[in-house]
Amino acid sequence: LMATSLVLLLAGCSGKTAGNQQTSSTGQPQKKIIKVGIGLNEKSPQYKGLEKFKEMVEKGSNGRFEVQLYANSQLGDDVKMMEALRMGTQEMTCPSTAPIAGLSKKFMVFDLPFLFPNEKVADQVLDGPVGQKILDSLTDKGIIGLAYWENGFRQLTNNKREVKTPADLKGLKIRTMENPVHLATFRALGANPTPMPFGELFTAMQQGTIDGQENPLTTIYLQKFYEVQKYVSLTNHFYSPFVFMISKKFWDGLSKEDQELIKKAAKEAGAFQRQYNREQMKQMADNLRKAGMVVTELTPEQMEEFRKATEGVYKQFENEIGKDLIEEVKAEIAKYNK
Ligand code: TK8
Repeated sequence: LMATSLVLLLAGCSGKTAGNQQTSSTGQPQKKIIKVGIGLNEKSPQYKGLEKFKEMVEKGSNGRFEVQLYANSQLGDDVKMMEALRMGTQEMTCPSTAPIAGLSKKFMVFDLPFLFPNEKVADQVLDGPVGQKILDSLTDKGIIGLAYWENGFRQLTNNKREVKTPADLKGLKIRTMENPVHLATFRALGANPTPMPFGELFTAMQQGTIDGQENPLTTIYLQKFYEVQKYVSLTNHFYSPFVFMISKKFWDGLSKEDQELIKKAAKEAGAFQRQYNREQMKQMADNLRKAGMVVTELTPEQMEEFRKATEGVYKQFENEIGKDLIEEVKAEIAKYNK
């Protein structure tokens, strides 16, 4: 008897959790919940973009969808959240391309050092056919890549000394994202890179288990990294796109109209987010100086030293990324870089 009721109980439970859309006791269809998780905090331009997305989807669906936003790695780090999307236990997230490399190596092309000359060219390449092709490589991993947003050009911070050349980086323990291209780049620069999820980064800097890290200025300021880091060098060594993505399990259960609504909102909120990010970025070097950091601009010669030191990384990843894909992206960049 006990066994039977347990079976019934379990059957009852799974029946409830299997479908995202449920019917309430009044017969009205209940809202479909979209949980979106990110690592950054609520002040980040990324979160502002998500608020825009939430508004567009909730209004556009007349309230049939409820978009719930979770900042500060509340739902886990980027790798864990992507896993949850694949399982269908979380609907959306928006990681940098770097941690996506574990699912699709094609994304590593965007992690190559000193690839994009500026944001405008990045937009054109990412929003063009090669960007789409790379997004599509996620589909058979159980994820739909909807749109590229912007994390931005990454800058180097540390707590030991001012960095003007790769020689200054020698032996510094630098946290990177979990990505082989990023690790290789920092090894080529003479640093001692350690991959780590974003959620553990602040404490690691505070406790001195690492000397430095690299992220766009908005993150360095808005996550208060200036409290635990003294020096920032404007190296622009990687441009990090964000990829706004949705669980394929969830996506496949939506009507064509709802898919269109979500896709459109993801792109439009992305356009807003890029714009807002760039606006914010303008004040950030000043903000960081006021917060007590030493902000170091590099001369063209010093920049060239960084570029030269990391040149070999392209060759090193030719096979893994695909020589053709690297050439294709480079050709696209050349086309728009006029
Ligand atoms: C937050 C990350 C972060 C990224 C990193 O989830 O890990 O350093 O730059 O913004 O996506």
